[in-house]
Amino acid sequence: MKKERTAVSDPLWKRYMDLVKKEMIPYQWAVLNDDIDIFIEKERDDDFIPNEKSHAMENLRIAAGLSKGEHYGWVFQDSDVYKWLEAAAYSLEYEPDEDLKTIADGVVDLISKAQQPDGYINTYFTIKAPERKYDDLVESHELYCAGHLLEALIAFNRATGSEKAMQIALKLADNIDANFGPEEGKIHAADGHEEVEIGLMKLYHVTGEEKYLKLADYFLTIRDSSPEVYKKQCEPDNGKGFIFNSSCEPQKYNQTHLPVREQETAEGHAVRLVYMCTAMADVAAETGDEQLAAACRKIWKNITEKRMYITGGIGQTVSGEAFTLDYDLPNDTMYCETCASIGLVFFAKRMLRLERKAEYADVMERVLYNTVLSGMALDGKHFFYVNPLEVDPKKGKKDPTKSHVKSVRPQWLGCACCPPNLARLIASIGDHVFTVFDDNTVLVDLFIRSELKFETDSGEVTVKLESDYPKSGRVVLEVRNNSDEPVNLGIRIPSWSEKNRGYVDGAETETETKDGYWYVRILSGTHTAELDICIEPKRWYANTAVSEDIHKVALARGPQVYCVEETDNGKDLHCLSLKESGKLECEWREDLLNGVFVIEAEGVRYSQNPDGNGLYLTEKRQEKTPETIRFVPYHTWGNRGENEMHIWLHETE
Ligand code: FUB
Ligand code: ZN
Repeated sequence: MKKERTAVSDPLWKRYMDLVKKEMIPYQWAVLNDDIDIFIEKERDDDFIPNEKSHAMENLRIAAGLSKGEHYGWVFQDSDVYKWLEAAAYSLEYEPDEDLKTIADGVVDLISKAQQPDGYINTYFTIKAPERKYDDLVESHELYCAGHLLEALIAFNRATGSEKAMQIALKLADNIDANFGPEEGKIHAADGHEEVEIGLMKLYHVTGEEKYLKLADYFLTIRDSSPEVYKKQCEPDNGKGFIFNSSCEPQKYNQTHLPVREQETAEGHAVRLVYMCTAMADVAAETGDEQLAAACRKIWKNITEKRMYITGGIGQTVSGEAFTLDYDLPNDTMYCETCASIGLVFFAKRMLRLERKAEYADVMERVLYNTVLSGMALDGKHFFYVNPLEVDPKKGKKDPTKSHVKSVRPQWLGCACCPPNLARLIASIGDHVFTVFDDNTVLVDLFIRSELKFETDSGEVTVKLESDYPKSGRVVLEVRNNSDEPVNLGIRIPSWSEKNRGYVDGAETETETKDGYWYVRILSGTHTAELDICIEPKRWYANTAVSEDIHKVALARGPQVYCVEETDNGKDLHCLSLKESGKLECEWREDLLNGVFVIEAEGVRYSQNPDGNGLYLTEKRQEKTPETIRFVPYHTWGNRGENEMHIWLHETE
């Protein structure tokens, strides 16, 4: 893999990166240290969800022997700190900051103190059950946390050159290697929650050490036989008792129902599934394992063609935070966990390394501009765990089956996996703009204003992307090729766009595509390629197999899906209907929601039957009055107080 660096200067994404740096990182740091008085909400009504405090930093201090007390929080509470550290690392890379570096160095020091002499680290087990290390893999999340720690330390080393961070990572990975593997005497099981495989692959990419690749591959390969070990570990007569309460049987929930190479559909817990696929695609790209690659393609197809929301959200049910079945896409009970969308972005990025197909980048873009950004408020201090497509705040409060569907983003969550996950993804968005291959092919996957630099054998190449997309669809790429080798620039043409125009060095050119990319060969010197993407608002319809969306329509402008909110349209959004061929007018509103295009659409409002008129009537007593319906980008919803929201509206002639 080539060493590449992308510096982002994009109007939209730089604003978010600044928000991460100025608001999210300091805010989350205060929360992780319990230094701020906030209300931590349970992500759904469940007694067992710990929501008194975070305690994540204190757990580390206790495990390091620097403080006294009990562990508090989830068994994976450590991962909140690790994801925060990873976000801080990317942010330091983006903009040096001595104060933040000092804090982050302190966290790395603390982690090194909490790490055991043999390399093991996990505060839950160190504090609560040291004799049960790696002895409850179905739910212990030890390797899940380890994976997040590896990712954080590698990012921190990349940003600051910290040797200490790399030493902790190597010691931890070697501890895992010493404990797990096919050899006799080692544990022949994977963690119930995938993630370590991703961390190990990152370690392999930076060190080139085959053993980490082999270990990642091993964890994937033994996934379906892991329940045999889980069962032994939780046998009541093993004399140790069982800490958690999960089933140890092979199950879809944790993707142990089939060998990973035979899995064809997206099953079980959505975050686990996409983290698993991320690692599968990464391993397949390195080893050329065709079975693994084929499974990735099948699962990808199943997700994106049958189980994904128009927003890029995944996970259709709260029960097990999981996938359900094809075309089952309820809009107001769905799950669409923020972490699952983030995982889908990771999966897409690894698929792009595996094969040069723009469909992966199309989905990555859909997810990023919609359900990822909707996961946080515009102030960077409130977060959704669950990202609905339709909300009536009354129902979320009164209907116990909808307790997970919030209409206002909480300040923090009992399970806080999503907020720091958002911070690390946004802070590293530059890593997702281009995909660079060893043969000097550069795929332009996202249209984010930025500058990419990489080395060829004979010199440096810089690709400067100029755009204010998606405000406009104009994308200019200036390539300075200071090497002797030609660069093959593949510019994604979004699948939803039509009537695009392309120019090379100022001259209009055909934009023929191969697998969704328009390729321009750039010889030595400085050359430009320009793409004008037609970015008019469009109507979208779901496949009629999606019972929830039949006779309904959604609007999008470019990659951004739109929604209607009560604030703009009054109550009872279900009474609104969009005119099939009515006008759609866009207006830029600098003053609204940090600057957005608003779409005004011709529609009608059905009158409400007055109270006392009966619930069911034998005649249709509904008046239709013309109404202009106002849409705003979905990711900005819920930033103006509690209100109703819909993406899909009925359509009328
Ligand atoms: O289990 C760790 C994380 O907590 C999962 O990825 C999320 O879905 C949440 O359950
Ligand atoms: Zn989450």
